[in-house]
Amino acid sequence: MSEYSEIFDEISELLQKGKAKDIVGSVQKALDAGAQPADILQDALMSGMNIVGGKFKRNEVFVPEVLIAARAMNKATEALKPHLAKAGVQPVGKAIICTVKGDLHDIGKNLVKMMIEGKGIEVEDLGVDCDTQAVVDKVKETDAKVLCLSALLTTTMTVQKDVIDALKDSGVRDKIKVMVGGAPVTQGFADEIGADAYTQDAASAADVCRAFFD
Ligand code: B1M
Repeated sequence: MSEYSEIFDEISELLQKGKAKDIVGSVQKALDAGAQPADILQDALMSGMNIVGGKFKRNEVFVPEVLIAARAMNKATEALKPHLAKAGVQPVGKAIICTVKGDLHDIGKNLVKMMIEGKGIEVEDLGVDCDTQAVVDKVKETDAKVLCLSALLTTTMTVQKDVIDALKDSGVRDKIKVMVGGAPVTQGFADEIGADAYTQDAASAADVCRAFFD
């Protein structure tokens, strides 16, 4: 058992109850006590969100409860952001990130963005439910080297393929590396749709993204 398990449990409970204001104070309390930001993220926030996800699946909680938990998660990760990112790093280049069309989940995307920024890469965030043509247009008009596509639903992961196909049709596929991720996405799926990389979590997404700039 970790020496921080009590405060981590407190954070997890606050997340599950969607207490956005209180959670920021508890995250700060954990940091002040010496807990590592990555452990707060993994063992308090993500584990709390997984409990919410399980209850959602079993119909024990519904969309409004999940939404307020998600809001608390976003507040807490914002508070953690300066501690996760390396300070004072000059940007080595630019990446684009979005959640694909039809998909409103943004917590994982925001984490991936935060971790990539922590590697000194400027990230342009196109948001959620992102129109496929708008992504292609953005690739055309910027000098971004990497495009990160997040999808959380089995019904929207296929939109990652639509984006890759649209990049090919527009003649800009070779201009950019495409990374895909999100809970239902696998390495096999990424290979099948012709993505350049797949990673399971935000930390490894940042490592792989950084390697594209070497
Ligand atoms: Co949604 N939802 N949801 N939901 N939701 C899931 C995904 C689901 C698994 C829940 C369940 O049934 N257990 C299920 C999907 C089933 C499926 O398709 N197989 C589901 C469903 C069904 C739905 C709706 C259809 C429900 C409904 O309306 N009936 C609906 C769809 C809306 C839409 O998008 N069109 C819906 C809505 C919502 C809310 C709006 C209420 C809310 C989202 C709020 C928000 O994001 N602002 C929500 C939430 C919060 C969830 C759960 C509970 C949590 C997702 C999350 O944020 N996890 C989720 C269940 C679960 O995952 N346990 C669920 C924490 C986050 C840190 O993890 O996003 O996986 P994740 O990101 C990880 C990795 O995947 C990876 O790194 C991250 C961190 O390491 N990663 C990448 C993500 N993107 C990456 C990109 C990369 C690399 C790695 O490279 C580019």
